[in-house]
Amino acid sequence: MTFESYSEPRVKRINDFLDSNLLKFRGSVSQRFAPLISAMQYSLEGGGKRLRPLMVVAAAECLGLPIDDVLPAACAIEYIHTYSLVHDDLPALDDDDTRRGKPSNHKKFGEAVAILAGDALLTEAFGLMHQLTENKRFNALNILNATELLSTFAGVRGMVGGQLLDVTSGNLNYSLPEVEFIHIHKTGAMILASVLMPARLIGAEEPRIKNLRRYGEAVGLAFQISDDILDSEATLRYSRGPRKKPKPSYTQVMSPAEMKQKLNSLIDNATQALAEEGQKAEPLVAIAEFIRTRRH
Ligand code: GRG
Repeated sequence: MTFESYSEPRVKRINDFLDSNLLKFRGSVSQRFAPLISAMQYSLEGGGKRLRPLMVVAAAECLGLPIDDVLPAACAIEYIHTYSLVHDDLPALDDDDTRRGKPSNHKKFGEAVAILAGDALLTEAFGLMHQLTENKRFNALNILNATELLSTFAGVRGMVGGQLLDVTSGNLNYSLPEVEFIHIHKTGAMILASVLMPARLIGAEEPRIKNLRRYGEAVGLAFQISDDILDSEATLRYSRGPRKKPKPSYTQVMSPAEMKQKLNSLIDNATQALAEEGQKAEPLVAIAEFIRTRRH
């Protein structure tokens, strides 16, 4: 199985779900809110790789769940990811004029609307989670537990906490443990949440999810290292524009060769974690291999 053959049809289903959901949503609210929905749509449909929803889907397949059952949760995670990018680009945070090769949300819609579009994406993510109640496969308590997983990993103990440390770290003399702590929270948490989401939805206990957890922790950190490698090679900077503010990054604590070595060892660790899951885990392994070699 290649990453491309696995991801292409599934990303299409994720995109179809996102599109039809937003269309329904637009139709259900007053026309006066249309500018807000356009700003949400601009970033939601702005060319993201859909890696996190793809991980939700792949983890569901690993647990024997049909893809369609987890799409609302997969897309809730993409909503939160999208809000984080919209807010991260704001002048008060990263102050990025472009994202994915296009004007960032606030450059296109203005700061006030971009802040609100991010707020709306975060809030409506929990509305998407509620859609899971229409599925008789999931009981209400498990859906609530999955929602708690999302709020924990997106909030103070996860992405937002990591982002706080990222923006307030103040100097560039970071230690490796500090950079790692920031990355595990800022980036790794939402990736781990994606991998654990289907397990939480079916109420799987810790022994059944320990391999998935080990995989999710390793790929979460690996993803950020691969981001830092691409950043240092200026590949990503090209589509984001020049960085205005310095950021804690592996590039400050490791040489390029050490970063690549660390990336390889994390990906090896992630794939080994799934060895006993057999064929069902092939999609997750393909995603890990994509992270090892990605160029975007
Ligand atoms: C503003 C609360 C708040 C949080 C922001 C994750 C984050 C925290 C900011 C994003 C900054 C950033 C570029 C982090 C590096 C890792 C990362 C999340 C990259 C972007 O993820 P991709 O490559 O994005 O999956 P696409 O464009 O494919 O959706």
